Amino acid sequence: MQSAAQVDLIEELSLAVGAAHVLVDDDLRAAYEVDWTGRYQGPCNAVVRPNSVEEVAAVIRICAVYDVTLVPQAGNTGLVGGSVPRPARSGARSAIVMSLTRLTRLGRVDTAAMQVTAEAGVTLTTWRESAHNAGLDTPVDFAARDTATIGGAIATNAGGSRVLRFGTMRRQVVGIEAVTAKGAIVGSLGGLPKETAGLHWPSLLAGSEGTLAVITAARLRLVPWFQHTATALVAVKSIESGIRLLAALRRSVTSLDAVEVIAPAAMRLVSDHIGQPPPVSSPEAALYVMVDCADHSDPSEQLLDVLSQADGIVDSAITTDAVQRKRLVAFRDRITEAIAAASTEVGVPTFKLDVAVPLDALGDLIKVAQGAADADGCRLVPFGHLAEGNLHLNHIGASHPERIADTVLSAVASLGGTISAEHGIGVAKVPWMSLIRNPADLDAQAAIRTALDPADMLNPGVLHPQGT
Ligand code: 2HG
Ligand code: ZN
Repeated sequence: MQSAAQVDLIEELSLAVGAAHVLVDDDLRAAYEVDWTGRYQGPCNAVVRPNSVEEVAAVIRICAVYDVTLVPQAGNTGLVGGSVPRPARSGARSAIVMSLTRLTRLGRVDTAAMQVTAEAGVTLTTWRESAHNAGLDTPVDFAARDTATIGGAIATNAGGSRVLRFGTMRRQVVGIEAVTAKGAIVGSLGGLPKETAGLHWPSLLAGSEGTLAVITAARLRLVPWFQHTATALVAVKSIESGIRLLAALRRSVTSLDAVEVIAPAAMRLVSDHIGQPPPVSSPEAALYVMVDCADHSDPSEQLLDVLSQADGIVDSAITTDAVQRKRLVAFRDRITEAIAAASTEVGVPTFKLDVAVPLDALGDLIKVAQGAADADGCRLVPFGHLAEGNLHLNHIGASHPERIADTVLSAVASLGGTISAEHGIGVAKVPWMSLIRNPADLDAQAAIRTALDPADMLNPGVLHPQGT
């Protein structure tokens, strides 16, 4: 479309952020219009790349005048279609993608407060490096760390492997700066540990997936940097033994940092992908559990104590050596990459479900998920975060994803779980929100959204059905 309004819109956006940062050519927009998995995509008029909170506010005001919608995006590592435009629909407003990747400023680490201020486009790896340079560490970590950003991690309330010790991203945000649909800059980056002065913007915006405001910067909590890590990979003969191991670790190991789970199907896939045999294996293995313990001194004794007394372990490996740890951790960190390679091979984007159930329901969930995958004829690759009962159910070559989702998500809800543990709702899970939230709850959430964004400009279709 090159209507007069479109020409004026592009001109105003160019005046706001500089013409070089308004991408209109098809080939320049392409990478911003499709998600990482290739499952979600849609067109935009332009990609706008502001360089400051003031420029973000200016872009939002322009979008409001021209009645175009705005999709905030940074690392574009999301897995639920929330950071790319919606598919074209007749009569739908056109979209602008606002890329926050130029907002990469990082403040000085305050070692006494254990805090740092980071702009939305700072990656998790850069955040971590800045913490390490000050002798501290970051409380959140996950495999997409090199590309995923602070803004996206807050917007989706991301989790990762250290949730067991430090909580999800929401808990790390001690101050926030964001721009509402009216172009108002709200929040504060003061990071005061105690303040009771009305609504708490970090709580409101963490998990809001770009629908209430565009996050531009945050004041983030840091944690001690434990330089000694012991990692164990343990094959257990039943889910129940895995859960008993988790309980024993929680009870006795004060340095417990992560307890992850890898199903045999995921272990086979990643091992083929990286071209290395599994470091532990047994025909009896029902699950693999990966445990990290991190402390100021070698924590392996505590870990070994628990492992030696646990029942149901059929094989295990433990190391504190950095090189060997890296090799072990690759069997967990590179599963997503192995899945992506397998989906390229079958030529269909993987269908991903990120769910969590109470631990005693994990066995039932795995049975239901396997049944649904078998009925579809696809390959199920489960792995995730054992401590939170959080499984990533990846379906390679799925023919009827909606049917799988209906079966699995209904089971998850009736087992007392959630349809999204850490990836968010995006557009992927919207049809199933009513499984876990009653109509009054959904109405109240929609009312908050309407109050802040009456024109439904910010990320429409995400979290709630489009046009409501
Ligand atoms: C992880 O835990 C991420 O590695 C990605 O949440 C999960 O690829 C996935 O399904
Ligand atoms: Zn995960």
